[in-house]
Amino acid sequence: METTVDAVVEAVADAAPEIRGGLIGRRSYEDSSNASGERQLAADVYADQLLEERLGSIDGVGEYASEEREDIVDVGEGLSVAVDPLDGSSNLKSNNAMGTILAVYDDDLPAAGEDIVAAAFVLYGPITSMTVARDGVVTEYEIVDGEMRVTEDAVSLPEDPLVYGFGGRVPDWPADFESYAREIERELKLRYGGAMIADVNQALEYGGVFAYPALESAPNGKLRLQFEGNPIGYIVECAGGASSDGTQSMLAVEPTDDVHQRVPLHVGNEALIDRLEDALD
Ligand code: FDP
Repeated sequence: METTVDAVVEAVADAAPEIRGGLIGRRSYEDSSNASGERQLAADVYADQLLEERLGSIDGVGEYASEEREDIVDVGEGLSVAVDPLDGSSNLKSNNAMGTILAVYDDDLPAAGEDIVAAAFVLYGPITSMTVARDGVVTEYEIVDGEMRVTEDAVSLPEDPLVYGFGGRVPDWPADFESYAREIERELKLRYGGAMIADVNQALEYGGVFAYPALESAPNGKLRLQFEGNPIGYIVECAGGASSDGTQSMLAVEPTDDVHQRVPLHVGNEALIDRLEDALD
């Protein structure tokens, strides 16, 4: 299993410069929509095809699922990989940060966060970095020509939180979340850029809280459990923080049979997530 996980993580690192390079000239929308009904950019489709090809051909990988395709692809026997090939791709138009998210599950999809054996994200910022969580440890790398160079070998959330970022329109927030947000905005600085990966990385780096909460118009929020909620919950918990769907850890959320299931997501320093759960009671 360890060898397969190594191969999957390395394949994503190796693909990252190509995904980044492939953004050029792929900023326009295709005629297609993804499984969640969102319009797809040419870059979303390109990154998904590249990752399916690379991850699907690794020995020991049994299933490939992506936010950009309707169905789970059966690619052999073994671990399941779930990816969000380009998280925050609506930032491509305005040339802001985006990411790639990876979850490796030791179970068939849709799986629970508790079945994750490794999770990672690539952040296409001024530098291409990759943050990998395995065996309770989070390591940050810079990706140079597809090679992973360690930049921090035990990432952990700073004890004193500094930043927050909350998704969704304020009038669409339920009243209990809004009261929580009003308290937090008096204590922390706003850092929100519209790509979950980049916004979560602010909380990992500076301490704080990121949420894409349940909305009045979308009680399950916007983000997807298999591709976003579970891996991000796993990474933040491995970094000493906490995750919640509003009442329990992301990793305890029971998956439905819909691989594109949505879930409210809240991650950050434990004390801030405890307060959130109290506020949403
Ligand atoms: P995007 O639609 O641009 O891919 O789940 C995807 C995501 O971005 C997250 O990265 C981001 O946090 C959220 O959606 C932003 O959504 P809205 O701006 O539509 O609220």
